[in-house]
Amino acid sequence: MRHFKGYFWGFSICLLFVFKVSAQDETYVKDNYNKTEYTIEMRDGIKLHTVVYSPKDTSKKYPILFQRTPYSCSPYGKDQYKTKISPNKFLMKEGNIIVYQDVRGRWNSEGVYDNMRAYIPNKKGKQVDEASDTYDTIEWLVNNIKNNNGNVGTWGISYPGFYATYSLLDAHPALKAVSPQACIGDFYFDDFHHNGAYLLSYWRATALFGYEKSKPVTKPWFSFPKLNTKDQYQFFLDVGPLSNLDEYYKEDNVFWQQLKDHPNYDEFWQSRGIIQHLKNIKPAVMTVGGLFDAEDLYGPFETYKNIEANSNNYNTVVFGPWSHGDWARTKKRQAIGNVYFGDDISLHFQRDIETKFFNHFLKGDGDNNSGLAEAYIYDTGLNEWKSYTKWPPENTLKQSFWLQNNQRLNTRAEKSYTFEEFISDPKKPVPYSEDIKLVFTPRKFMTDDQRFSARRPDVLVFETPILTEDMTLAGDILAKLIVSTTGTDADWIVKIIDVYPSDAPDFEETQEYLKMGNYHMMVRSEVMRGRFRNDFANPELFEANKKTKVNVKLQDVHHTIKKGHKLQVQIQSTWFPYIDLNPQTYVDNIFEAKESDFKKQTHRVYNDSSIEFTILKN
Ligand code: PG9
Repeated sequence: MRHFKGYFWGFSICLLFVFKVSAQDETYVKDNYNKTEYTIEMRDGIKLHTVVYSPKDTSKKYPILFQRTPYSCSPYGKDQYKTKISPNKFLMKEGNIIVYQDVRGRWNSEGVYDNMRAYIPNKKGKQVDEASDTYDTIEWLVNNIKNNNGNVGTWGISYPGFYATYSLLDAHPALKAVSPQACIGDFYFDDFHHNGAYLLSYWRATALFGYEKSKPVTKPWFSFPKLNTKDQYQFFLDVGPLSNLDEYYKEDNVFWQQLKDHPNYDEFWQSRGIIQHLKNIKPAVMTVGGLFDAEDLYGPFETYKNIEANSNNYNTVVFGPWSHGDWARTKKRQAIGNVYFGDDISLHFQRDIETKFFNHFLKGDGDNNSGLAEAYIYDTGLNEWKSYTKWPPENTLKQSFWLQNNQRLNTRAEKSYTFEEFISDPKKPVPYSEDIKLVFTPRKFMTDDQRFSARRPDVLVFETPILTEDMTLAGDILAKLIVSTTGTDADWIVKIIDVYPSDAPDFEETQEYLKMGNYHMMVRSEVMRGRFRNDFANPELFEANKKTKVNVKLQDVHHTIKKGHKLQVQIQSTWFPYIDLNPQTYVDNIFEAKESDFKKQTHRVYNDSSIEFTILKN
């Protein structure tokens, strides 16, 4: 347990740094808010721990800003105050009633936790889900909390973002504004899996949600595995088959068992995905995401797009040059790993976008004229914000680039090129990062220099000539691969890279040790576990040596490859330990693969493979 405490408080401190507070803010909450703790009874009798911070100034009425979380409402105890509350310090200092709630089955709330609890349409009687818990809580708050103005907003980042999205379903009439941020949409495409591949880099995070508790608690009841190394690549390579990890998670880690029992996109995962329910949404929504968010990209993009397609409500989206949760931080210089994007980007978002959104719908006239763009998206190549009337923008076209011999990317297919081939060896997988460190969840690699992998014989590299004019990628990317393997299963990883010119300027963050000239910046990357190429629910073998079509959908980007730069594509079949190893000989469940199943195979990528980009028209 000793080891665990370090990890848990480390994780909590990370969350605190999300809201780094200056000294004078240290007591701002305690000086200006009263804190009261309640246990609110749900329709099935279960009581949820709910903390209310109300402004001490009772001369006016305030909206309620409400967050539901699996990560605890701590600190617990009436005299223990958070040092920062609300989505940002502007909304904190303006005065709002701020409410936090431990979701059912977590921390100081009663009940049984269910990871990404499935939504139940048309609930009857005492049937409950996160939508009914949210509805029952809002009903109680607006009728029992003094000085509220009858308007409620919800917000949350990541898992709390999922609960914010959930509040839109069977929404309470007092709910007027919702901001799901880096919101999990589906654990089969966010966080723990990407397109069927299991994210081994998330393995330690399984402990967060794996252990059940028998009663409300205010101290952690779960533990993280202690690894005696910082070298995650070597640790997992030495571990070998995933079944060898069972020794760290005994039978009582429910989530680890669920991951192992459900390798395919079966009813277990499908029922828990929230995107499918985003229809006829009424409250105003502002979905927020980070263009380099390694944890939840699918969720925010799909949340905005599906509400846009199936509802007539006020629906907006903001994507900035952020990794997971950066927009809630107060760092002046916004950089991710080695790449700097600009100053005061999060401050601008918090002050001029997020605060404006909530005030318009909770304190203002609440019409659709908020003055905010429908799509406010940062161009991570030009380092500028752009406003669009929707996302992806109207004025785009699809432009394909074919993979050609001599490592060329070409806007037309040439018959001269037949295929490139490489040996994919599970014993020597391609690292996803050069860093030797133990990550809780991956982050920095999303903008890392990709020259280290380009030099491996098992990574195919294709690039354009130096661009003679800017090319703005604005939307999704679809890799249409024609491949073959000597084996019967394979993963396909596609990476989109912006190759800087030799005179690219250095950044103060890294100029001591890194020259940005010729930097190969990762812009987007994605994996497709080949067995799921036709259907995530029904895996299929590859027929050895047979040309096979594998499409890899990469999440949206908004990035100008500037004149003087080059566009590069890398293709590989291992990405370790970001994802687990594919045995490359078909087994029903890779979580049960044996050492002998893992075999090196020869893979080919054929010349009629292409990458289709969404390009902004000039
Ligand atoms: N989506 C993030 C996460 C979920 C589960 C485990 C680890 C991370 C998040 O909620 O931050």
